[in-house]
Amino acid sequence: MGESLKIGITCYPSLGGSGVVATELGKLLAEKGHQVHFITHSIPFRLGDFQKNIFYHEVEVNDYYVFRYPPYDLSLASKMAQVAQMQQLDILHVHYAVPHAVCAYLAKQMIGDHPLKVVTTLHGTDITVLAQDESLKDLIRLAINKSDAVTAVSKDLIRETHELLDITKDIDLTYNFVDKRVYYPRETKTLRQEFALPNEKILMHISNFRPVKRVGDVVDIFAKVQSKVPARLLLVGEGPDLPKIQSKIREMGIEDRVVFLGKQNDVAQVISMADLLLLPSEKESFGLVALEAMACGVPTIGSLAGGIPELVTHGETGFLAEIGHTTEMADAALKLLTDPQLMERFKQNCLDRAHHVFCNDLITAEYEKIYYRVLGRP
Ligand code: GMT
Repeated sequence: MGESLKIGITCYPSLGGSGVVATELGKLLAEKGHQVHFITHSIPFRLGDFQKNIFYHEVEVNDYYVFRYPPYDLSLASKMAQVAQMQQLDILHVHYAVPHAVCAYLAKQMIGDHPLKVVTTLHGTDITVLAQDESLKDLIRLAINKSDAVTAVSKDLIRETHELLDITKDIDLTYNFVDKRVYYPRETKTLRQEFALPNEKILMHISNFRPVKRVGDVVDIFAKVQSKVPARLLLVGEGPDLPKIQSKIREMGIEDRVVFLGKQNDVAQVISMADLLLLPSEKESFGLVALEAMACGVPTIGSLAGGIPELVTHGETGFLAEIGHTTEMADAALKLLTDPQLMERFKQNCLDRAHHVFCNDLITAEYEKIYYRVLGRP
């Protein structure tokens, strides 16, 4: 390993995949001897127990009566500058262009001569949604162009960023990863009995129930599957589409087949219960949950959206179909569920691919390489 660095990390501490990736990366960097400073509005939910080399700096927002909206972004930029100077940070690694990379740029201006380098990781929504908004496009372009390095979580997201923002800057590919000490097939015999009979298959969907996840398609796929094979659907997570999905399930008369588990922290344990994961998203820059499933030996049935095909190898670790093609997805699910040998082969492929291609050691080393490169310390 090269010399140890002082790294600031800013992410959305309570939001899905990007927060998980940022937090897990920070923990792994700290384990490798780097000093990691989280600069966020609350403690990242995956931070866990006290760990040497990890520090947390809370961003407090000034709520003066003259402000109609409390200026979180300005408080964050000030805090970044303060921590960078006080701790002599080498790197500020921000997850999401808006507002985090913009704040990092501002912080860099504030601290003048201090040689801070900014690395920005794009996770998807900042590009696939925000960059479509003309009023934000120039701001996102500025944030990207002013970063010392930019990474994105799939080739598809890199392509889309270049296309939508018309920028020429090189973007490094840094896939999502899983910690193989946490994500492996867990023993679930007893737990499974709580949700399904021994002859029943378990299909699972985990998300934040945003429209982009197409949870309605999950229900349609499941309905077709369970008409041929005894099965249960376990839905994990909460979000805006949840009430609509509950009604749909009631209207289809399959409520006795579906269990809502709400938000769950121990994803590896929960996911290990499943025979298949369903991920039929409209957009998905990578699909961390499919990787978490893969690492637990669970194949994915999903859509050919965004970066999903870079993660799930069609015909080896799952099956993919065009967005909205639920019949094709249900047929693919049935093919796997009714062929134990094929399922076993897919499970093995999943474990191999997750633990060799997307493992924590590899991806952490890629991020470190980028840090040393921007610091001119190869
Ligand atoms: O999927 C979400 O709605 C959450 C979102 C986020 O911002 O945390 O996830 C995005 O980043 C993850 C980590 O890089 C990716 O694995 C997800 O695919 C990506 N979500 C979308 O592109 C919709």
